[in-house]
Amino acid sequence: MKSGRPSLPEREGNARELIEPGAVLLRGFAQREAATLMAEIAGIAIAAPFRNMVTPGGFPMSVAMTNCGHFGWITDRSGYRYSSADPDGRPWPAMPARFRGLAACAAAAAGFADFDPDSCLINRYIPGARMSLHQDKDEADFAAPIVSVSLGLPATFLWGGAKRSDRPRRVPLESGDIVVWGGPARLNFHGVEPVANGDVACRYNLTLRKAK
Ligand code: MD3
Ligand code: FE
Repeated sequence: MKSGRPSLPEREGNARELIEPGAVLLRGFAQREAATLMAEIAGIAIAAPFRNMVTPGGFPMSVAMTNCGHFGWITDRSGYRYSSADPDGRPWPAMPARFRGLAACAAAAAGFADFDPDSCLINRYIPGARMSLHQDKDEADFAAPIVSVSLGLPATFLWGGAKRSDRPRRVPLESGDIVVWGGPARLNFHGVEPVANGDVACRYNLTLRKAK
């Protein structure tokens, strides 16, 4: 039986699309292992359940979140931050070796050597859930890229500029697509349009980061 990640040469056929300098779209990069990744997510969610966390302003997010790895991104009334414990005080589940390996492989394909994430935020979008324009700036070191893996329902990603007022481009993302964000694009505003109904229950996004 064939299993595991395809070797690099097999993947060389994947198109590498430059969204803009520092933002590389690898369509279908994780397609072969999408079901396996979703099974790993189900296991993580048993130990650390998905939660609709509250923003500092007091609104529950439409996106439900959990994390794995040494640190997890959380939000509550006191702010956004990375924490080594989940909101119940338990350590986050370990990051599966497959997540780390996939992220390093995708980062390398996009030109970032030796990416070693210590955090994986797992976002779950049921139909109607969305993420408004924001920047990712809670990480200690902006030199490291961010690797984002889309699974399940398709979505339209909003790719803005350095200012919130820059009009965003729409980038359609499907299950198995990976985007690597780094360098000059690392602090761009971005978001996700409301997810539409489809063949499966929800969309997941793995966001692998070096938090500390
Ligand atoms: C572009 N999640 O969790 S990941 C997030 O699909 C987040 O769930 C989205 O934005 C999602 O913060 C998109 C893609 C992403 C992540 C970080 C970025 C794009 C980025 C940082 C800079 C520029
Ligand atoms: Fe983000």
